[in-house]
Amino acid sequence: MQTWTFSGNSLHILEGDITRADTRAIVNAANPRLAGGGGVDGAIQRAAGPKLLLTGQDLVRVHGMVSPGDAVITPAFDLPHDYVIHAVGPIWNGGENNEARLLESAYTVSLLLARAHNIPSLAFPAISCGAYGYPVEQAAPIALRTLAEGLEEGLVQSVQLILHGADACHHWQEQARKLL
Ligand code: AR6
Repeated sequence: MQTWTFSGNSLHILEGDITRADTRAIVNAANPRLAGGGGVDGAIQRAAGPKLLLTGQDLVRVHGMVSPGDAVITPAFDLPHDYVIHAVGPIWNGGENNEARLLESAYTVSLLLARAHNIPSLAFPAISCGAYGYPVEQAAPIALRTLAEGLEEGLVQSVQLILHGADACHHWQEQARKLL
């Protein structure tokens, strides 16, 4: 694990499974229908139990789909966290279709939701970097800068960026060393 500090608030970059993060809440890389899926969403749905999916479906029925760049919050049910924040990242479509702004927004809205719910510590996956196809070398600088800004502003006290696999983790740590 590597740690960076911004105005006394910390960013930890580590390898692991986000369902095991020792944070108050975790962020899911969700889809607009909150319909569940593979990747990190599948892992979170399995660990949280069936009530998470039902709650997401109820939210979408009442409030409509979650737009790319937006996020919503639910309880975490069987997970050891208080909340799951479901952030919808953009689907990569060449890079000229607002992807960067939408990715930044997915991180920012998640941080703002955490702040609004007095959540001090939050774990993020690499939103959009799996099934949604966002090239990691372009996603990482956006995610890192946005998280650093949120920590600088004191939206939360601690963020864990949890990467799946050693190679991914090394890549993000390397980018952070260059950028932060
Ligand atoms: N912990 C941390 N990171 C993980 C885990 C885990 N347990 N499992 C996978 N990752 P993805 P997206 C990493 O595809 O690209 C779903 O079906 C993974 O290696 O989960 O935003 C949703 O329902 C990758 O780096 O999310 C949506 O339909 C990162 O998490 C769609 O996929 C994100 O990959 C969202 O696609």
